[in-house]
Formats: sequence, C-alpha cells, structure tokens
Amino acid sequence: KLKAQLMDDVTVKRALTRLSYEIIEKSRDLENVVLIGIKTRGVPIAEQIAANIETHTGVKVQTCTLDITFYRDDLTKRHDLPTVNTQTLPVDLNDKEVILVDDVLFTGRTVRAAIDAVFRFGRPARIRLVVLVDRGHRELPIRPDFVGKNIPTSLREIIAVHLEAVDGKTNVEIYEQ
Ligand code: 3GP
Ligand code: 5GP
Ligand code: MG
Repeated sequence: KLKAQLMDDVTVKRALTRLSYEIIEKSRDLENVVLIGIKTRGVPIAEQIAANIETHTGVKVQTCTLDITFYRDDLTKRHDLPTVNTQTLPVDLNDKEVILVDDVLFTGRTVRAAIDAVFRFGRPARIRLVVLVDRGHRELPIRPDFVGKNIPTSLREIIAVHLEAVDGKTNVEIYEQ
C-alpha cells in the first residue's frame, strides 16, 4: 500500500548531481576511480553519476556492473547470504578507488557480498559505497560514504525506487506491506 512519494524526478536528479560533486571532491584521482553498479537499479545510477562527472570534469570514469542475487522467503527475512552471479569484472581493480553503487542500502548483506566479489578481481586501493537511499536496519558493520537521502523505515515498510532507464519514470516511494 502506497504511503507517500518521498522524491520526484527533480529531487532524484538533484541528489545524483550532489553525489557526483561529492565523489569528485573526495576522490584522490578520478582517472583511478571505478564505479561498480550493483544489479538492476545500481547500474543506471552509476551511469548517471559517471555522466555527471564527465560533464563537470571531462573525465570519463570507468564503470562496470555486479549481479548479486539475494535468496529469501520474503523481502525482510534473510536465511542465506547473497550470491554473486557475476563471474568476471571487465576491469583490473588493483590499486583502484572502487566505488560500489546501489539504489537502497538495508541490512548491508548485498554490499558485503559485493566487497567479497571485488577482492576476487583484485586488490583495490580502497572501496567506498554510494547509495541513493539508506533505509537503516543494518545487520553488518557497513556504512555508506555518500548518501542521496536517509529514509528511516520500519521493517514493514518498503522503499520503491523507480528510475527512467528501468521503469520509464523516476521517483522514490514508500509502501507499507
Ligand atoms: P533492484 O534490483 O533494482 O535493486 O530485489 C529485487 C528488486 O526488489 C530490487 O530492485 C528492489 O528495488 C526491490 N525491493 C524492494 N524491497 C526490497 C527488499 O527489501 N530487498 C530487496 N533485495 N529488494 C527489494
Ligand atoms: P541489503 O543487502 O542491504 O539488505 O539490501 C540491499 C539490496 O536490496 C539493494 O540492492 C536494494 O535494492 C535491495 N533492497 C533492500 N531493501 C529495499 C527496499 O526497501 N527497497 C528497494 N527498492 N530495494 C531494497
Ligand atoms: Mg538494488
């Protein structure tokens, strides 16, 4: 059941612009940065951030994707660890400034699996995390370095992220199960 729209296309776009500037400001060398979009909606977010960075600096930041599946009975009960489906990453991550990109951060288990996958493809100089929405309820010692919007949620609530490239519209809504 829809409770509210929390962001519209303009505020999502603004958040991604701000996140892009923060990444520009906080990176040692943009030429050495690799953005890794996590499965469906982390991917267009990573691409938009890369496009923004190119517009503002002229630097084409490398981007790639990770496909991580979470097995579960329902969206809030976790029985297994997330599984990484990506067999290879097309870039050498050794000594790179890796930035993981996802739409929503919840328990942190997906990000843990992503970090695990990254280390199978190299030894990065550091790994950071950018998310459009942090909905809280972490079950692991993981925190985002860049956050579009903090949205405190109850466990019964679900955040719906819609992005033009995937959904044909852009907004963030909160639903009650
Ligand atoms: P995404 O692949 O773009 O992240 O997990 C499949 C989709 O279901 C996700 O899309 C996500 O948007 C949506 N979703 C909504 N609530 C949840 C949740 O609690 N956990 C997960 N993994 N996905 C959720
Ligand atoms: P975590 O592994 O941190 O529990 O969950 C993160 C992953 O699950 C992200 O890829 C995210 O898309 C998805 N996810 C978890 N909770 C939500 C939610 O409320 N809304 C959406 N859209 N995705 C969620
Ligand atoms: Mg996601």
